[in-house]
Formats: sequence, C-alpha cells, structure tokens
Amino acid sequence: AGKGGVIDTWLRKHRLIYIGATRHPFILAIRDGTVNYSSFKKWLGQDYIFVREFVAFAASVLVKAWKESDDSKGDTEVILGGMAGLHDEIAWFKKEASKWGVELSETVPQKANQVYCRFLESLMSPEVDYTVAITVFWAIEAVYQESFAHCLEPDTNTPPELQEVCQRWGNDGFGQYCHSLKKIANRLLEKASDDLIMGKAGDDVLKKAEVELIRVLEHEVEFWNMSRGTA
Ligand code: HMH
Repeated sequence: AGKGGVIDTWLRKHRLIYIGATRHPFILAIRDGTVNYSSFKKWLGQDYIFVREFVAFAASVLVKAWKESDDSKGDTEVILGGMAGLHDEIAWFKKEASKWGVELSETVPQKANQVYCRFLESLMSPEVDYTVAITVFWAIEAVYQESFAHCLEPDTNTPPELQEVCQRWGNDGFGQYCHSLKKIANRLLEKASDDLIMGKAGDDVLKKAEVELIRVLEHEVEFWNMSRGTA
C-alpha cells in the first residue's frame, strides 16, 4: 500500500460512506445546536445497549491478539486500555441516563441496533482472523472519535450540555488510542499484503477486512438514522 497504509487507501476509496458515517445529520445537528433532545435520548439508550455488546467484541479481539501475535508490539495493552475505557463508559452511560431521565432497564434494542449487534457477534467467532477483527475494532472507535471531535472544533454551536458527551469520544486521549489501533491494523494488513505477494494466504484476509470495514460504516449510518427516528 502507499503512504499512510492500507487503511487510508481504503478510506480514500470509500470516502463517501466514510463521510456519511462521520458527518451524519445527527452529528451535524449536535454541532450546530439544532439537535432534537428526544433523538439524543434515544441515541443514549440505544448506545448503552450497543456498548455492552461491544465489550464482548473487544474481549474477543483481546483473545485473538493474545493468540495470534507474539505480542512483542504490545497489542494486548492497547486493547486492554480500550476495555478499561469501556468500563468507564458504561458507568458514564448510567450517570448520563439518569441525568436525562432515560430508563436504561426499559430500553429495548431497535432494529438497526439488533442488526449491528448480530454483526458484531458474527465477528467474535474464533474463525475470524485477528487482522479482520482489529480493523473492525478500529473502525467502530474511529467513527465516534471523528464524529464527536467534529462537534468540538472552534466556531461550532454544540450546546454546553452536550459538550461532555462530545469530549468522551472527541478528546485527544481517545484520538491517540484510535491512532494506536490504526497502527496495529495497518501493520497486520501490510503483513497480509506481503504474504499475498509471497504467494502465502492473505488475499481472503485483505478482502474480508475491507468488506467488513465498509459494513461497519454502513451500520454506523443506520445507527445514527435510528437515533434520528428516520429508520
Ligand atoms: C454505535 N459505534 C456506536 N457506538 C459506540 N459507542 C461506538 C461506536 C464507540 O466507539
């Protein structure tokens, strides 16, 4: 792959869907202060359900990292750090839900959320390659990082009561963490493409990683759509 690695090459190739996921009207509404609070509350309840599923997916990625790499690169620490972040996130969701009057125990997963969670579950299988799983893991985190960081740029009208939400995923530390995940994914994707040149397996892994990356972006768009009540 060229400069910036495989991931950037793919993001250029699939730019429209990437923009669709990271500059969604729901995010733009937060950014310009026109967000509908019932949409926000709906997102909050649904995302709590998603994050609980995402924890299980993260655990499956951790197991793959431990099994498949010699871990001299420290992949497991990066993933474990992400999981610690998810632990805080769950506590934060509970606190935020009570602040907004969202009853988490009564929240039922909507269609788009169910479909996304089933997709994650399919990727938890031991048959799924570590390279594919870490690419998906990066993409899921990166969509939120890009989206919420966009709401914190100068000259935005993000309402003060939503600043903290945007900070959760838009802060520099989370940006660094996403960058670490991207480096891991790029390293493994690069290795898969070298293996391909050497006539070893690798084609399947590269193709699958690209396909699943696009699927993540599509699921993210549907997830935002659901929050806005348009799906
Ligand atoms: C739908 N995608 C969705 N929810 C999240 N919390 C994340 C990504 C996190 O990164």
